[in-house]
Amino acid sequence: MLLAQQLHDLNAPLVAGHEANYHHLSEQLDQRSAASAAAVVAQLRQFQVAVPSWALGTGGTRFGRFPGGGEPRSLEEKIADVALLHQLNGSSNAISLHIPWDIPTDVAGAQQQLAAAGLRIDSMNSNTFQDQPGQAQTYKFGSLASTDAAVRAQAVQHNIECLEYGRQLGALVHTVWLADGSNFPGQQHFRGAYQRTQESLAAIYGALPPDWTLLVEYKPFEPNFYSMVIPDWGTSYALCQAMGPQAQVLVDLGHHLPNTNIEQIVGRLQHFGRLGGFHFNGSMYGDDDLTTGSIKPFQLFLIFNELVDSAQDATVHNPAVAYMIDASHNTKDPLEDLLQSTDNILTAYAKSLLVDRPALQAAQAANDAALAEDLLRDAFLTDVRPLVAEAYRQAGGALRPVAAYRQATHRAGLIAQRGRHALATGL
Ligand code: PSV
Ligand code: MN
Ligand code: MN
Repeated sequence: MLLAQQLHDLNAPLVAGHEANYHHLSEQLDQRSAASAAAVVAQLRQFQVAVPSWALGTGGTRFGRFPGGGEPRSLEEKIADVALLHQLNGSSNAISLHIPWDIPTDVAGAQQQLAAAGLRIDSMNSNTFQDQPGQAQTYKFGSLASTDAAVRAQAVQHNIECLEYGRQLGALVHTVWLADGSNFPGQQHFRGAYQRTQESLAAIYGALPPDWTLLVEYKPFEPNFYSMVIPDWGTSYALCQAMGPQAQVLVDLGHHLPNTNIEQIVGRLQHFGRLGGFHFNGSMYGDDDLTTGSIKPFQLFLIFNELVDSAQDATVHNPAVAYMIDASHNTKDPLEDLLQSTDNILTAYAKSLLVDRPALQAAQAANDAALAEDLLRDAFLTDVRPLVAEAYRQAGGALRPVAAYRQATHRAGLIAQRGRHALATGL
């Protein structure tokens, strides 16, 4: 953590410039009808996006791993890293855990550390895509969809254990992402694999506490490249329908084939009231797990445009969406990457709040494509950085989180404390 005085000193040289920019933008926005600067900042301050424990270290490729030093080696150190992020941006108030990488050894200590930093546990995540030392059955040919009943039972039991760890730490969400599938034509019986997955999920759902949500994440490729058992939102949706109202679909931005219209999927799932989770990342090709918004900021804006449209529509009854960043790679300092992702997410959200929605709806009703597109562009092309900075400032954070993190030489401190070769447990 940084000292409050340190943060104050880091902000001090930027305050006058920020206030001038904020004032200028406020005046501009007051001349439009959509939303005032203060109203957007208030919405930004509400928005929280969880950090997964596995994004705090380098990784992201199945080839080399090139750690930059000072990675968190324990759950305690992972919580400390997220506490720093939240201190800098006021928008990272939750951490997602992966079992067995994050099995809590000191539950009371973890609870205390979380409370002191204003953090909570977001989602528990099971791992049935790797074999662990000493495990009785192998997941080489799948887990919840396996043809072997003993493998399925082991995978179901593992998920139930995740619920128990999560219960101890106050989590209310469990996420299932399956690597199950096949690499070769004919290898797997499609209907049989689906049926077995549905039965396994029903067993996990049966153990779900009544106030929890079970999220089902889909992915069309990798590690299986001919077929994945849960490749698309339709399959996730059908599995959730079969389980019951506590099951929801999770959309991961990187889990789509190139050019998929993800914003339409978001709108469709919200219409069904089944969008429960969202994993942010950036991608050029597939599950690249790059910084969110680094490659396709307009797509990110269009997705937020759907989310805001649904949130402002009283006829939509979608539960609160669990937002998480799911990105991790070798090139950047992971904490800088997470700060940048959060910044890009808040930027896209702020822009979507500026859309003149009544005018857009009127243009849509009149089939005026040019005007509708212009209304979106007006919002997208507005420089909202002063609004995002103001949200950070009101939360007691840094006007420019990445710059503050660098100037505080925080990574050097972590390397001194944890070691140059400290490696986070994870992918
Ligand atoms: C694998 O593709 C993956 O990246 C999924 O997106 C999960 O959410 C994540 O790993 C953690 O299990
Ligand atoms: Mn994901
Ligand atoms: Mn992924």
